[in-house]
Amino acid sequence: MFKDSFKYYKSKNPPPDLDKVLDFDNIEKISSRAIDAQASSNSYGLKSVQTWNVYELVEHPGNFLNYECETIGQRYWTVRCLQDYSKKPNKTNLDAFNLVPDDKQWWDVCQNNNNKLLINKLRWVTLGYHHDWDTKIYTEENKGEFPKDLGSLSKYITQVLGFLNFNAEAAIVNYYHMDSTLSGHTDYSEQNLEAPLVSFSFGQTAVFLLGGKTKEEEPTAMFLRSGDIVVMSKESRLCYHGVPKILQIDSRFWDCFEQNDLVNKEFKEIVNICKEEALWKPFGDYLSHSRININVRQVLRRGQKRLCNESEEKT
Ligand SMILES: O=C(O)CCC(=O)C(=O)O
Repeated sequence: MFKDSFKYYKSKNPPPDLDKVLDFDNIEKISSRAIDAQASSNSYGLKSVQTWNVYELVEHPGNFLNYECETIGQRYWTVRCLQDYSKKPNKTNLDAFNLVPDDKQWWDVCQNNNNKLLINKLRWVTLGYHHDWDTKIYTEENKGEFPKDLGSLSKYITQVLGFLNFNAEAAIVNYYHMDSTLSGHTDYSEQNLEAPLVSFSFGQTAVFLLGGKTKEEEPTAMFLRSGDIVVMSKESRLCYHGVPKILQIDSRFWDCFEQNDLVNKEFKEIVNICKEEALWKPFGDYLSHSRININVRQVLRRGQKRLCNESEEKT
């Protein structure tokens, strides 16, 4: 079932009919949940909590937050993902190839040479406990520092939704281009499978499939747009999901400045890039043909200080 839907939405010829894709802009189909929180304002470009639109799907409990990242926030996280998170010691798919000289940074090299080929080659970055794509096992030895700002953002969102003890300890940043897909999978490597998974979308729109615990269940297809946030918790934490299609959008959500500001003393330079159109331009150009997804997880169980390796576990 999951595979059939995936194939259907991935198809270029004939293109899929998108009428059945759940659209959080059309809330007649689903009900929204009021947020009962006196959360303080935060500095990472989110709308104020009182105006959040939070949806839950009956068949896939979890939370879907519609456009909660303001323009300035979308810009901030895009700059962080492209310019900063792509740097060493974070791990990227480019590490296996000798495409970027050791003393240079991927984003700078792309900008200096207007290198379109290299810019599309970055597909993922891992932060904190690095996801091991082969073994799917996190270890203490394969771990970097988790970015403080992304940790605070994720903690803030989960707290508002009632998950009081969430700690951001690992993240995968996925970089999609117009022909990219991410096949159906579940995320089960974390020792803590009760903690939610927080996923942020920026740039072009994705058709996202959320299915059940087996591939036999039919998934729900939904649009994820720039600024949307998905919190996979409870039943949906271990459900199959994937991205069969990226859609080219007409409006650039990250260009519609509302009255919003972002005060972040620690990352003043990033905020400055977001506000200065000339500095922001290369990042906006990237988003016009790409989608960025940040996928944040907690790895450790509550009270657990570190991961044990197998020999430690036996003693
Ligand atoms: O791109 C997305 O929205 C989902 C990414 C994802 O499922 C993952 O990184 O495990």
